Amino acid sequence: MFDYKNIYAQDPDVLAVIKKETKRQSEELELIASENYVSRAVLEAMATVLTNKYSEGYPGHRYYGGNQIIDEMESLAIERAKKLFGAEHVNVQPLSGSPANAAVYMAFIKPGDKVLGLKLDHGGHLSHGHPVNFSGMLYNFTQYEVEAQSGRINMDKVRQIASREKPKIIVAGYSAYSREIEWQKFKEIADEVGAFTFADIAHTAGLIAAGEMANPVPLFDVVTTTTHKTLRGPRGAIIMCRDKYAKQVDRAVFPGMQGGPHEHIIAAKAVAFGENLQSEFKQYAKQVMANAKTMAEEFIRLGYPVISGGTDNHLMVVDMTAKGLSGKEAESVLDRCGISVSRSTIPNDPNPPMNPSGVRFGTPAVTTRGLKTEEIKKIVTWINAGLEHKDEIEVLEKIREEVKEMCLSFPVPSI
Ligand code: DSN
Repeated sequence: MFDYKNIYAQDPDVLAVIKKETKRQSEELELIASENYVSRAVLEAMATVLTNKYSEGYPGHRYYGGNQIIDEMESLAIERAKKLFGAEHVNVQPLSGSPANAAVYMAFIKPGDKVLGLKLDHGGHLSHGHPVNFSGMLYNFTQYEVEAQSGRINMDKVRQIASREKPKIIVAGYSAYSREIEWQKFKEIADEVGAFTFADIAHTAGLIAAGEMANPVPLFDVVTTTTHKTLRGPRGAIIMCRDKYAKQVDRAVFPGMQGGPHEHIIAAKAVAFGENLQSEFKQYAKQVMANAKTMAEEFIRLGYPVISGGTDNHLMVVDMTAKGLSGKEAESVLDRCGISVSRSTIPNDPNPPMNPSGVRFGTPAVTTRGLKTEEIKKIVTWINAGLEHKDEIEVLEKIREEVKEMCLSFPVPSI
């Protein structure tokens, strides 16, 4: 199926680019916290004839004929996601994280209504109220922050802001926050002010599904997650909610936000959820977190400030200015070493998002390759050496060769 002989015969230009990216992924280290490598089975599910079908609507209620088999597929994905997270209702159609979040706002509130979310440069997501995003444009967001000293969310401050602002939704769950989230306290505060609780667990969903981090699904009104980060599925998202909100959530996704769902991707989501339910996945999630702890400890040992002083999950944000570098410079030096990372703002960053002070590191992808403590320590040594010798081409080239050697010893399972 994946000998690519048809693309080769028909469109060698496209195949050439696919092959170059395949080689890059196989020979370089991926430390971008939101990325991962899907299994061969997930890849195969995406490359199926399910892409040919229009299926607007939901199982049993479609606006096109010929959907009996598609219904079976979508129902399978829904049932597996329910089991994985203990959810009452799941919508598996969202195309990605931002559209899923847009559907949640549409389902629960009206434009102009008040919402409370974490600020982007403190670890929140664009769709949690940033002014350049639809969320900040359409809704009246107030933003909470992490504390300057601890780098952690202070729930007393969240309570104060919520009591003052009386938002209709409180958003928790983040893109660059390395600590456990106090879901129960968020729920208490929301109950006090009469707000809906909305968790965006895109980053930590795999760790939650594996039982390694606390699960907001039984507690919160509505929860979204992408399926391609720690869940290790195809690019896409799902929304989980209480049964009593099922209709309004489903209506917001279709016809509110989207047209025809991508059923080949929904098939791949079902395959990934099947994998997430296996005991091997629990071991994987444990190792992701152990690797992240090791990585944070190594950075700290080498004098790199890690925001909040460590990590409880799969990621960490490191302040590069302590080493005289910006996040963008560090990202580009590490690119030359064959190590992909993403620049990141730090709390109260004096620098702009295009050239912020930090770098976010994550361990989901390297853990999928099978890397453990010893290799993680080696990687941090390479990162430090690359950054300390950023202008010495031969040093960066040597690191790149060593990175490649490690990568070839730990192949990406699906390549
Ligand atoms: N872009 C994702 C991330 O890198 O965290 C969030 O949408």
